[in-house]
Amino acid sequence: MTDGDTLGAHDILEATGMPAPEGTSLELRPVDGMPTWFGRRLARALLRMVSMEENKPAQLSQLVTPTTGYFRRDRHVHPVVDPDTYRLQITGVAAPRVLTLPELLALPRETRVCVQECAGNGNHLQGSAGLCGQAVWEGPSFASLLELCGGPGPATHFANHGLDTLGFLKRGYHYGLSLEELTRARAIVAVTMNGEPLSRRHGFPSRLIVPRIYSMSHVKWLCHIEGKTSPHMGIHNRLVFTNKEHRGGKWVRVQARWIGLKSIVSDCRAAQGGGWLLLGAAWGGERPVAAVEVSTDGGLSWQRARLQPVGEQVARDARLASGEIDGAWSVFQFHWQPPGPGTYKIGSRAIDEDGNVQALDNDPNVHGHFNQTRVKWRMVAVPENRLPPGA
Ligand SMILES: Nc1nc2c(c(=O)[nH]1)N[C@H]1C(S)=C(S)[C@@H](COP(=O)(O)O)O[C@H]1N2
Ligand SMILES: [Mo]
Repeated sequence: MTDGDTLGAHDILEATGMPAPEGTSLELRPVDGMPTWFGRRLARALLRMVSMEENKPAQLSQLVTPTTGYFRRDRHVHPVVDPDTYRLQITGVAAPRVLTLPELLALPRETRVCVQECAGNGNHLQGSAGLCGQAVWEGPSFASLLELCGGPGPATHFANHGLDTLGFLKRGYHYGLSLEELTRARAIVAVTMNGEPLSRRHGFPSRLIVPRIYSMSHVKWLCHIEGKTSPHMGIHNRLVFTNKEHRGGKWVRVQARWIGLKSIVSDCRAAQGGGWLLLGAAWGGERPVAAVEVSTDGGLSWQRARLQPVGEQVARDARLASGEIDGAWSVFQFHWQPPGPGTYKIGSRAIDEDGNVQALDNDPNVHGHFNQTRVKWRMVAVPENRLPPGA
């Protein structure tokens, strides 16, 4: 979206600017993860030191997540990139190229509105599941960059390298995907986030955005797109972001990839006229999310929430093509009238267009921390009865 006739990120943000509901909100305490108040505070402080900061829960029920407070996850120190000396190298393709920053910024851009989620989001330490967000990204598509290089040539896979180094090892972050995956996901090399140039912490001046694939592949401070003739088997592909799956009688290592079907209740706010509003988001899976159900009794009963598909709204209001909103989340609201004060166990489950339902438990045939799709339970203490007057 570069020409003056189409709308840009600012229009999308305006179009989707659903005002955050106001009023008292109740704390939603994760059932997974650290059990005590102190444990949760300590875990957050320690994880921050290893460069992991979660989104504020209330931001997860908004259509677009603001850049301030957007989650981050790094394995190395943020590099300071000099825009004058920055180069993006593309090798292993038909006609390798090196682009300067002005050259990269001059290329036609496409828009992507999609969930970005850490593959380990919601695992045992991250019971709070805030390592995700949804922003508006713009930049040249991966496909258009390949075209610029005369096509992929012999390359069937790509290792994407970042400029962040790990101390004396001096090897930047790198993650590989196949050409087929990058094409199917409609990857872009983003140069803006929510209408602004990328911030240093989110990858200035460019990063990969791969809608629907977990964000370990969204390489920040991108400096080298390396075409290869076989899968990239760097440490992050081979070991770090892998689970073990029981297949054909054997446990095999599998790499984190496509985001599974999931949802989260992220906010509980006083509703006008009594009761509470449970707010959240649903995303992932191979098919679009068709419905979300909410339970306020630990899974004994489920009720439909009101779903607002972000994709549809953004596409209509900002006139985006459907391919530009693939992988966007839907937000939901559920009006809850608790029978009285007390502690409740609440959760949500997403249902896709084929009727697949988000599972209550982990698949016993999968071991590991990644792609945690099971229902995320929250405990909430309701202080007083907020029944409407006269009820
Ligand atoms: N260069 C580089 N890119 C990276 C990482 C990194 O450590 N270095 N971390 C990855 C991981 S694991 C995640 S979850 C996302 C987080 O993106 P964010 O920090 O912008 O939210 O960036 C990915 N890209
Ligand atoms: Mo991650």
